[in-house]
Amino acid sequence: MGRRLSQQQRQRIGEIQQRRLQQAAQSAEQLLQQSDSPQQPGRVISRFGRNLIIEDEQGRLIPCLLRQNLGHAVCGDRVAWQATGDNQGVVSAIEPRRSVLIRPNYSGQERPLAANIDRMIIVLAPEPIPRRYLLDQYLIAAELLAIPALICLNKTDLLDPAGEAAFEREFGDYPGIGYALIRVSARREQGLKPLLDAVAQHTAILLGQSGVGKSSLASALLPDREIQTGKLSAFSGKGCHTTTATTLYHLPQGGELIDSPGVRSFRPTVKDRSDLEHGFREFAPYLGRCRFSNCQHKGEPECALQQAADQGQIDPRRLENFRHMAANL
Ligand SMILES: Nc1nc2c(ncn2[C@@H]2O[C@H](COP(=O)(O)OP(=O)(O)OP(=O)(O)O)[C@@H](O)[C@H]2O)c(=O)[nH]1
Ligand SMILES: [Mg+2]
Ligand SMILES: [Zn+2]
Repeated sequence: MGRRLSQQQRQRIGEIQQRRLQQAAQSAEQLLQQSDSPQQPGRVISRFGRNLIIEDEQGRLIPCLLRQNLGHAVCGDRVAWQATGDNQGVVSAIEPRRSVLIRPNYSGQERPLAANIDRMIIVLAPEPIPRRYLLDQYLIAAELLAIPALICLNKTDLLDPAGEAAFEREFGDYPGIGYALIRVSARREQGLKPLLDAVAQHTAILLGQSGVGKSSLASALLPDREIQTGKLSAFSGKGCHTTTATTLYHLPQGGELIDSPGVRSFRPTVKDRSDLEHGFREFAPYLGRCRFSNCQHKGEPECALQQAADQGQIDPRRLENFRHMAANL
């Protein structure tokens, strides 16, 4: 963990995984041929690679394989599945999704992470050190999916007044853009009510760097479930990658919470510069108002975004991140 994989290693892992997937898909086909059980609706509530756990309509959990040529089934997906034995089954269809969050995997290929979500909770913590760039990338994904996003600062128990002031300087502008920022401590179970309210009657996903406390928050909101949490590695100062499977939990008060593995980086699926512009919600009033209709907002004369930044209507750090991302398109 923590070490970077070489190109060759990645390719090798990719090949092995590909072979495993083919084998699993083939056995899924065989199992389906032998089964005469009817198709029934289910929900993917946990996924690790090709291993799925489906919840049926009675709330039973069934480990399932995925039928060939279905693409990727992910947490939150509504599916049709068939029993192929005692407590096992095969997923034979994926229902159309209301939304799907996509992110690049270890080798940069875009893969769905969760489906049918309607809230994003982006978790930050004093440790590991939060970065605006990563936050902005998540927020762009939320904007492009038209899903409300909430910023959640966890581990407030670690913040002294100076730390709190430093956080406020670094991230205090987000509520003004329209993103609620709530402060919680999973450890002390403080400040959780606004989080519960945000999740109630929704399907929310917890996102953020490894070690910020996503799983700890999920446990705090789900007193009856034990969720594996790890200790921050004192050696590297980074969190251990404790969560490997994305998992959906039902909250007793209603609503669903998806816990996902932490990431070091995230890249939203952005088609072009116009897409990116719409990923920054506070840019909207200024779009189309630059002197040049094809303005790239890189320092052209009479750029409306630059003027808004100069006048304090747009935070210059947001414009800077926009420029950086635009350059990487
Ligand atoms: N002081 C403090 N520590 C916390 C809090 N919440 C979580 N932690 C600790 O932070 C570490 C990481 O917590 P996790 O819940 O595993 O973090 P995660 O975001 O799920 O990490 P990944 O699964 O790797 O993405 C653990 O050692 C937790 O005990 C908190 O509110 N305060
Ligand atoms: Mg976790
Ligand atoms: Zn411009």
